[in-house]
This record gives sequence, C-alpha cells and structure tokens, in this order.
Amino acid sequence: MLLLQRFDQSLLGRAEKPALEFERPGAPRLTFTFGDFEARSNRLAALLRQRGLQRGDRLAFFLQNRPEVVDLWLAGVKLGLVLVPVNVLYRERELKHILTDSAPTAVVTSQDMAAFIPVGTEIWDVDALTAEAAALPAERVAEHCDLDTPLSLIYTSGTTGASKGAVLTQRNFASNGETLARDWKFTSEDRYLATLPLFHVHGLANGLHIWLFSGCHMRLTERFEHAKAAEWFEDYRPTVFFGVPAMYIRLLELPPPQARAIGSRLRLAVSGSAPLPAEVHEKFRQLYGSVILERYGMTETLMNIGNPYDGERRPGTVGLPLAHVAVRICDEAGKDVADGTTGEVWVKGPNVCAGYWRRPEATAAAWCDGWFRTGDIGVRAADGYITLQGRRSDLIISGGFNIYPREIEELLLEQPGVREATVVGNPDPVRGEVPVAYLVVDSATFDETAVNARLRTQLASFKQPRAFVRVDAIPRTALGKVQKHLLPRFTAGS
Ligand code: MLC
Ligand code: AMP
Repeated sequence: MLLLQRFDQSLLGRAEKPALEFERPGAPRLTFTFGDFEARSNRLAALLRQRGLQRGDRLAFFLQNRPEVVDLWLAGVKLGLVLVPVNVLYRERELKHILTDSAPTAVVTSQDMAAFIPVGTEIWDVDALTAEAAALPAERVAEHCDLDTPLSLIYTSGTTGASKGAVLTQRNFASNGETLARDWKFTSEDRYLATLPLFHVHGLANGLHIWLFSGCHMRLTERFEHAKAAEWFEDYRPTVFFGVPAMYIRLLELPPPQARAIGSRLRLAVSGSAPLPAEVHEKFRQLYGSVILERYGMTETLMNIGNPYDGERRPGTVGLPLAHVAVRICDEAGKDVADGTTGEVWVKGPNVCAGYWRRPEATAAAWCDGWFRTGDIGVRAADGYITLQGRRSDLIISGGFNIYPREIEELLLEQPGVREATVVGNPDPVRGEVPVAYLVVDSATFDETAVNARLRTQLASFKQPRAFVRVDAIPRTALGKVQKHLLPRFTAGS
C-alpha cells in the first residue's frame, strides 16, 4: 500500500477523531482532528505548488516540534517532495554544510530561529506560510508517487567523513511504521506522549508514522523538559512513551507513588538511540512497574532491531531483528561470525535508505552486496538476542544526539594557538557521554574563552566540549593515529 493510502486510513477514515494536542510554554493548548491535518496539508501543498515546488525538490525545515511539522510532512508526501529536517540545535557550520549539500528551494523556520540560517538562503517563515495557505482551497492536492519516491534527506555522518544525507524513500517510512504499529499493538485508543524531536528519525519515522498509521492520539510537546515531565504524564495519561536513555534517567527522579501511578497507565515505554544502562532498565521497572522495550535504529535504516512486545525484554540487549529486517554479524572480511562472537552489524530490508545523497563513493563504501554496514559492533546470543558493544568509529552519543569528534577537532585546529586537538566522549550520568577536548596549545596565543565563544556560534550546544584539557602531546601510534585510550582520564575538577 502506498504511504499516502496508509495515512488515509486516519486522514480520511478517522477525519472527525481528535488526533493531536500541542503544548507550548505560555500558549493555550491547540487541538486538531485528523481531518484538520488533511485540510491543512492540502492547503499547504497548494501553496507550495504555487511557489513552484515540484516532485523531487528539496524543502528544508528548521523547526522545534509543532503541528506545522506534520503539515509539512503530509504536504511533502502528497507532492513527492524531499524534506530535509534540520536539528534545531545546529549552528553556522552545520547549517551551512547541510543547506549547501541538499540545495533546498527554501528553509521553513520560525522567526526566533531565522537568524541562525546562513545569509543567502531562501527563508520561509512558518507562520506566514500557514496564514497564506489558510486562504487556499482544502481539496486534496497530490502528485502520483510510489514507494520508491524519495521523501526525506536526513543528515548523518555515517561511519566516516563529512555529514551525508541519507535518502529515505516513502517505502522506508511505510514499512517501518507499519511493522511497528502492528508489532507494538497500537490501536486508535492509544495515547502517545511525543517529546522526541521530529527532526530525527526516532521521533519522526517511529513516532509520527505509528501515530498516523494507528490513528491513536498524540500529545506533542515542543521538546522534552524534565521539569515538566511529571505534569505531562499526570495530565495526559499516556499509554505509550518513546524516549532516549537521558529521558528515562530523568524520569527516575519522580517520587515512587507518582511513578507507580504513571506506570500503571503506561502499556509501552520504548528507549533507543543510545545504550540504555541495564541498571536504569531495572530501576525503571522497580519504580514504574513497566519493563522498558529497548530498540535500535539509525538514520540510514530507521529501526532495525528491538526487544519483543510479547516475550522477554532483556536488559542490555537490543533484542531481535524486526519482522522485515535481515541482520548479519560479520567479520572484517564480510563473513558471518558464529553466535557469541563479536562482529559488525549488517542489515538489509525495506527499511534501509536508498544511499547517500550525491555521494556514490560513500554509498559504495557503506553497502556490500545489498547489505548496509551499520558501523555498530555487536554480538548475537544463541537465542538470537543482539547486544551492541560499541562502534567501529569513535562516535560520541550525548543525550541521544550524535557527535563526530572529527568535526569538533577540525574546528579546534582552526583556532589561534591550537597545535593539536582530539575530542573524546567522557561518561556523564544523565547524557551518557559528553565531549571533552584534549589540546596541545601555544600558551602565548591560545585564549580558551575566545575559543569557547567561537565554538558556540558554530556548533550545536551538545557538541560544545565540556572541558579543554591541555596536554603536552597527544599519544599516537607510529603511523600517527591518535590513541584516545591513552589520554589522561578527565574527571570534573581535574
Ligand atoms: C535539547 N536541547 C534543546 C532541545 N533539545 N534546546 C532547544 N530545543 C530543543 N529541542 C538542549 C538544551 O538547551 C541543553 O543545552 C541540552 O540540550 C540539554 O537539555 P536539558 O534540558 O538539560 O535536557 P536533558 O535532561 O539533559 O535531556 C536532553 C534531551 C535531549 C534528552 C532533552 O538530549 C534530546 O532531546 N535528545 C533526543 C535526541 C534524539 O531524538 N535522538 C534520536 C536520533 S535518531 P546545553 O547547552 O545545556 O547542552 C537515532 C536513530 C534511532 O539515533 O532510531 O535510534
Ligand atoms: P543516528 O546516526 O543519529 O541515526 O544514530 C544511530 C546510532 O545510534 C546507531 O548507529 C547506534 O550507534 C546508536 N544507537 C541507536 N540505538 C541504540 C541502542 N538502543 N543502543 C546503543 N546504541 C544505539
């Protein structure tokens, strides 16, 4: 079934049903039916067409979570556009790269965020767009699309090099959403508390699509705020919650009676995007009486592997391959390793993206005989459960956001007085890891405050090194490769 036909089961089939409520600090709660989204996205599609957008054209959005992201997504599906979601925390350097590489017709953003967008980019204000669209007819506007029609370019660094756009097709979103809505037993009666950002695939491909496929109810928040979480859970009474480990760690702070009451209404709590410590899994079970379902996904493949809905949700593991996903654990030569032996996780299935945007070499390097090499290292137990053990690259994951040390290292090396720089992930109790920079500097010219300030304007806040550790030399192998494990251990205050 085509993606739009699948959406139509809610957009047309449940037109009168309450679909979404939206919370934003200091503003009244907004509510929408599925029929509202059908009409809003038709009007928006008509406007985008008037502005000259055609099938295959890119349209970026740089927005916090808000209902207009749903409008854009639906209008994009209807017109066969390629939407480029951009992390709201990205700053000059990241934005410039993504916008140059994807070459969108325009970037849709809000007034408060427009100033971050590089000069020379066509900027469309989201409120102005919505107001203008409201005057257009609500009749369905749609182009013919099939499942191979690209729907989104989502930027990820993959295992190496500059950030690349993964070309995700309508099939990728359709197959993943359909499998999850079924396997996680979603019904139109479910209440989904959506706090994950819609600019990354966990919240977008899993959350948004399961909601549209099942016709359940969603409360969308602008972002996750741990100070508000208790209030949201109490007030909305969700049956389903998706989060990253940092969110679950925050939720452990709630008083036991309140946690127990929330847990009694929650039929499914899903964690992913970073490793969930087994101890958090256990503490959450004790406190909430709910066993977290840990799952594993990535931008290029959407979701791959997950613990079962029915059956054992084994702490520390990511569970079993999804119904439509084939998984191999391979050695360096691409041969399958035996169960119990560590190797790289390779995947194949309708969830895997079509390749990297305009980067045939990177695509050729990441695929082998139709299998996508994830770069994640894992091991399969005899009963099929897979445990992730790390990455081939030195990726840092902070609060579920990915950080490629090289990007920060390159920027540091451009700073006056920095002779050598290397960035590593330091353990953090809430975010899992935070970046720390080790520098060899020329003390006469290096100015830490100025470097810090410069990095803030260039990079997302989560990539900002939490400390600059000055060392006499960066340990290297005879071939010059940095030996990060030999760096002196950093502890706060050291
Ligand atoms: C986070 N911050 C935001 C923000 N989200 N700022 C503005 N808008 C947002 N939407 C910033 C804060 O300003 C702060 O900056 C820092 O992030 C942490 O914020 P916090 O309030 O202290 O939150 P904390 O309790 O630490 O939790 C952080 C978090 C955030 C969980 C809210 O890390 C987050 O939203 N993570 C989700 C990432 C995600 O969706 N990943 C999926 C990738 S897809 P400062 O300056 O203090 O650092 C994927 C594949 C897959 O990986 O399928 O799994
Ligand atoms: P992204 O590029 O943002 O899509 O991030 C994908 C990466 O997040 C994967 O390649 C994994 O390294 C990591 N990841 C996702 N889910 C999990 C999980 N449950 N446990 C450990 N790592 C995870």
